[in-house]
Amino acid sequence: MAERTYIMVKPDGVDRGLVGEVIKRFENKGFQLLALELQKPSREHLEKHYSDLSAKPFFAGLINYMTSGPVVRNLLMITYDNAIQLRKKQTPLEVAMVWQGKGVVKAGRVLLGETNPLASLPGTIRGDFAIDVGRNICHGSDSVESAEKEIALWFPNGVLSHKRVTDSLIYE
Ligand code: IDP
Ligand code: MG
Repeated sequence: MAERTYIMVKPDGVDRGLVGEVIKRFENKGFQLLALELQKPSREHLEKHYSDLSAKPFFAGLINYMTSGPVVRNLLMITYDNAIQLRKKQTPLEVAMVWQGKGVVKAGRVLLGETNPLASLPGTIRGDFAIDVGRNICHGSDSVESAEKEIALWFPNGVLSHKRVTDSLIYE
């Protein structure tokens, strides 16, 4: 199977309107978008996603960051006397994506930049748009193996696979 990676725009990146910037850079490079979804992950889901980091001192802060988000009003029900009940809830919004292409795991990390945005060069996503490590706006898988694990976690119903017409213009 062709190499795939899991790329995610974190809640700060979604709120700041940087989803298009992230997509643009992967598209410009020539990688192929296989899946894209705006998700509202639970705290448990994010703890699973970052389970490798659960012993780190910043883990609690990381999960708080990843579960931060706008206050969303959910219409719950219309009761018998027509009173409308609203539930206000802080809801994290993550944009989950799968990208495919030759060397996409490593190249994706290059497009993202260093974990610490201050150490990231201009031209990278974190280098161009972020400052603090705990607000670094995007995620990218660090190996082919973790990519496949993360894709299964965020897209449990699977991901389409299709051959692009443009592949012959991008690959020799
Ligand atoms: P990565 O996102 O570049 O792969 P990881 O080491 O996997 O970096 O860490 C996951 C996320 O945890 C980072 O993107 C960042 O948001 C956060 N993080 C990593 N190290 C620190 C730290 O030292 N302090 C606060 N947050 C951190
Ligand atoms: Mg990582």
